[in-house]
Amino acid sequence: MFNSHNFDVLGSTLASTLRRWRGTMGSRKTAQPDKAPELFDREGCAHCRLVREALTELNLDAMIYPVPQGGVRHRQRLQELSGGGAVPFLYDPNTEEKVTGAQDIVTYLFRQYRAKEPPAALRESFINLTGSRLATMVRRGKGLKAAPSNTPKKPLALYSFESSPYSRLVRERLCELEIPYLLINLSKQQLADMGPAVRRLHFGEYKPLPGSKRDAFLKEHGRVQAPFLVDPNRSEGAGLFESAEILKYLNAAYAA
Ligand SMILES: N[C@@H](CCC(=O)N[C@@H](CS)C(=O)NCC(=O)O)C(=O)O
Repeated sequence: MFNSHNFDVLGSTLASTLRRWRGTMGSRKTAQPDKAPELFDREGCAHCRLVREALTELNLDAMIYPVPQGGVRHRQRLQELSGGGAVPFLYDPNTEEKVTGAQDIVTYLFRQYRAKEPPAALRESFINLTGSRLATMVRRGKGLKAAPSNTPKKPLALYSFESSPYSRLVRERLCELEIPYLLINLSKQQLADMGPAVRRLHFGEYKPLPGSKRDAFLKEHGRVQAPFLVDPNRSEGAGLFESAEILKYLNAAYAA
């Protein structure tokens, strides 16, 4: 049955296509630093998208503090750290570096964690920003504006990768509800990782790269599928698969 959720997934797939599926494949080499870099982010912001694409391509996890338009929850901390209110803004507790603006953040992340320059497709060029703005347009303003919400006691964790059409729907809602979360990138690293969870473009048993985050995820959950949400504030404990279920849960638990 084609319902509004399927329609949303279709729009989200188009958004990823407009960004030519950047934020899908991730490095096999980047080592996750001791502390997760902190990103003050707005899901629907064209500039922030480039930073999240870089995080996936570096296969780096980051603590996300959503700053939607009209949002207040993380504004004070953003102001204290950056001296302003603009997103994207990155604070890296490993180096104490503070960086404002997509171009500088992406360059910092690539130099710091891969010792190289970022690819041209992640620069804040006219063409890249146009694609990213069109992606925001097809999402019809989702993940841009704050919605009334309750504050979680502890931050959540989301397993995702930037171009994942299903995961984007969850990130949009987390942003609107100003819910802080650890973004764990399950970047694709080989051909066998490609395709939807139930219809991988690969024959035979699925084997992620040994020692990778995907490998650990498969061992823990018996499958690799994004999005996967973990809420330590939830009494039931276990994490949630399925974007529609996760959205239902977030609305029931945090929308005010
Ligand atoms: N019905 C699921 C579909 C999830 C899904 O297929 N996710 C894709 C990413 S968009 C996936 O996990 N692909 C397998 C992979 O990345 O290994 C949902 O709504 O969450």
